[in-house]
Amino acid sequence: MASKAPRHNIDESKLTVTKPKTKAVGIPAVANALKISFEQMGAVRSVQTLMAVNQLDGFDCMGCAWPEHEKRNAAEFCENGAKAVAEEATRRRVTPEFFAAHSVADLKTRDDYWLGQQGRLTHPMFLDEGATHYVPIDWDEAYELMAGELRGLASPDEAVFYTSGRTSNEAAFVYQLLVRGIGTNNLPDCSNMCHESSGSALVQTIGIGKGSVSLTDLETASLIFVAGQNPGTNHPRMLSALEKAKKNGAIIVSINPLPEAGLLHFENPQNVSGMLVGTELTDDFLQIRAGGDQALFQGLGKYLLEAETAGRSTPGLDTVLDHAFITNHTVGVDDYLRHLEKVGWEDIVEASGLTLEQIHATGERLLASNATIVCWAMGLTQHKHSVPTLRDVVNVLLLQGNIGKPGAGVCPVRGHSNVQGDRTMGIFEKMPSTFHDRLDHEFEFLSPREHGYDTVAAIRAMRDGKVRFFMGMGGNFVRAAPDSLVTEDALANTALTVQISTKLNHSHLSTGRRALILPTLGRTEKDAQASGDQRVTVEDSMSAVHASRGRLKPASEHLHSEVAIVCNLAHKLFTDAEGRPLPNTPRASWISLRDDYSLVRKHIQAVIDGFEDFEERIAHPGGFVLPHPPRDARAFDTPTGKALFTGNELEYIKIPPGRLVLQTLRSHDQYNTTIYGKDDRYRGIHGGRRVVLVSQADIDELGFTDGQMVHLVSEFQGVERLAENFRIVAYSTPKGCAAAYYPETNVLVPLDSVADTSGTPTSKSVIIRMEAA
Ligand SMILES: Nc1nc2c(c(=O)[nH]1)N[C@H]1C(S)=C(S)[C@@H](COP(=O)(O)OP(=O)(O)OC[C@H]3O[C@@H](n4cnc5c(=O)[nH]c(N)nc54)[C@H](O)[C@@H]3O)O[C@H]1N2
Ligand SMILES: Nc1nc2c(c(=O)[nH]1)N[C@H]1C(S)=C(S)[C@@H](COP(=O)(O)OP(=O)(O)OC[C@H]3O[C@@H](n4cnc5c(=O)[nH]c(N)nc54)[C@H](O)[C@@H]3O)O[C@H]1N2
Ligand SMILES: [Mo]
Repeated sequence: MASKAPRHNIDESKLTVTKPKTKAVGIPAVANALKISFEQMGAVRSVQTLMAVNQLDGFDCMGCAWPEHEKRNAAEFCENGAKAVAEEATRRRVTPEFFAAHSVADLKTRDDYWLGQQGRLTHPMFLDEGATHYVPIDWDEAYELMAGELRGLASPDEAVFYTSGRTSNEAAFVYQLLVRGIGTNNLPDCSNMCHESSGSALVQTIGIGKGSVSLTDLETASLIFVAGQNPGTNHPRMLSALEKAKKNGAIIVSINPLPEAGLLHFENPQNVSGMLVGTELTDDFLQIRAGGDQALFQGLGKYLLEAETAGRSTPGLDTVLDHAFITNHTVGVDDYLRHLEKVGWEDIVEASGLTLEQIHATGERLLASNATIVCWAMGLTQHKHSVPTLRDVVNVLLLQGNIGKPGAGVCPVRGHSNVQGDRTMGIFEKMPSTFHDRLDHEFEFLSPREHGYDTVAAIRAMRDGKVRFFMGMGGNFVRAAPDSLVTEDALANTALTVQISTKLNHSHLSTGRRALILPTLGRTEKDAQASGDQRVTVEDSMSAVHASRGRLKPASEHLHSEVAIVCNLAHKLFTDAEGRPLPNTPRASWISLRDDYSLVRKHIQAVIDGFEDFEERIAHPGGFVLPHPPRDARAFDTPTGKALFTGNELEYIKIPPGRLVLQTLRSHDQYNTTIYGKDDRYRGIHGGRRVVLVSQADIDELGFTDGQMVHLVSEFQGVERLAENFRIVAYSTPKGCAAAYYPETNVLVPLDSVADTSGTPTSKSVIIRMEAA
């Protein structure tokens, strides 16, 4: 039960706790963003760079996947977008001299914050077997090393290719082609740990794994649920949209165990000439018990059913249920309604932790709305029963015909800025056969059809010695994945790990027997190739595809773009000495693709629906929106051609006596495993991150005191996992529900504790006990 998590150099002596804030953004946010930008980039570079964020001819902000409006403000960024940009456009550098001065063992003792603060990677680096330090390596040697390792595999399935969600469409497309050309579908991605549950539930029920609403829908909805999401920190630009919706008369219901500052009250500094205008965003705050959302939505379904029986109606209809929609566009309603009748109100109250009055009042909100949207993020996707929970969300929307009509629909709010686009491009371990057919046709080869490993399966395979080669296209696998120590040992079991990265992180330090760091261009930087400066494309959370073009001088002259790295490796692997394609490999001219990304877009257009006239349409400011059958035409690409109601057993988390259910979440000063600073201003945490938020009732009942230092011990199937030295902070959270930051607590998340169907690690429900430190 030992914890090897890096802690020697962790200094939490400055940790202080103040009262949490009840409102978000405002002047301190802008000041804070500028402070970090100036420190990292200097004043002139800061202003130049920030002015180009999300502009029509600028680069897409890598902060999140929230869409941009066609009409943009001069400064279309938020505090956290500015931090993301500063982190990439920093002037600090991690050079070969840096690696000569710091052994891997030394670097391993540093925390994520310190590593990130060192700056941008400048040279390809190599760590040989048994070596203590990384040394510089030529690009060509690096490609040869990878190709050699890949050629020597007993089976292509001994290789694993991870993707984080920042990768552009162009890079993602050539990457999946490389991987399928090698002969495997081992394409785990960050989505497996993120919105996979949304995809699983939505594909099954509405036939497409993407959200069905546009910004305009959101701004004209009459009722919006924001469930399991903290937009004030993670999608700050969403607050502006909610503010507009509110001005147009929408009611906003927030469902969260924590009273998150931005959700409750929002002051928008971009609003009117410097004046702060405050909005109480949330009408109803439902402080739900962790994992209680399925119960709530079943309760709402029941309430609508009872109202229907009582002869009431939804605005615009004669009845509560939209019978025309249900008859013409759905199947399975009887099964669902029968199921609801069996569920008892006592169970719903017990599971949700809400009162009957609260649930009824929310039911009344639904009865008063003619257009309802449900938005959600990680609070709904990272539980064991996340997929049935989301199916129950869809059920409630279907009852009133809230799919495929203006102002209504499902809105899974994506994380990484191009995570949705990467999936569209084929980054998925189990793409449908139609995709494979078209890929094979376009490139005249036979792609492998057997499903590959997702993230958790990849870790198990590495642990079990079945993998020799691991490549990470961005991201920070070892820190993002569950069960940190198991994942670290799993990676150590491989022969070669390769990380394509912009910044130093722990995945460069938890390596296979040999390791490569391949430094790459970021989104802010000019991408000059033989045919000229390149643009790339991305897809946002609402299926809009648009171009992104970096302007800054690259962090070093030795960087290769992600597209170039993939194409150079593919060229080495798939062509003979004369440059002719080897048999059974994709027919692609890799060097031309590298030199001119518009040729990559031509292939994308040929393989994937919705990309007709790709090149012309990205020249149009704001790009274009991909087809979405339920949204566009109430058409459902399911086996029956209709949307599916489902009857789902009510599940919820049963917390054993003396234990807590821990959710692992983000602070205001981090981007996933990148830590910008040690404050979580809105929650009143300053100068440190090793805190555990617990209700005062639990602190008293379990015999601890506010401010006490404890160890966290997770318990799963008889195995205990330990994270040491956390300070208890008394906080407003339902009894039994605790919270602490990711990735420090990933040591506690068991590898085998995953959501049913989607396989997503249950990062929001880890059963723990606290022990006095
Ligand atoms: N600045 C910044 N922006 C980001 C990121 C970042 O790290 N920093 N990460 C990006 C990524 S990849 C993603 S996926 C998104 C993540 O965006 P979020 O999902 O907002 O991120 P989390 O911090 O995981 O917050 C989860 C929220 O769900 C609540 N919650 C936890 N359990 C439950 C539950 O059982 N029920 C309900 N109803 N609520 C629950 C938590 O209290 C918290 O408010 O943000 C993206 N944007
Ligand atoms: N316990 C717990 N675990 C979680 C979560 C949780 O809520 N709780 N959330 C999960 C979620 S939602 C997600 S999405 C994953 C995130 O998992 P990842 O996407 O793997 O992690 P990030 O921290 O976003 O990756 C940061 C690294 O990406 C690299 N990088 C940044 N920009 C670029 C670029 O432009 N190109 C390239 N090649 N590299 C770049 C940098 O080197 C940086 O160190 O974590 C998951 N893990
Ligand atoms: Mo994510």
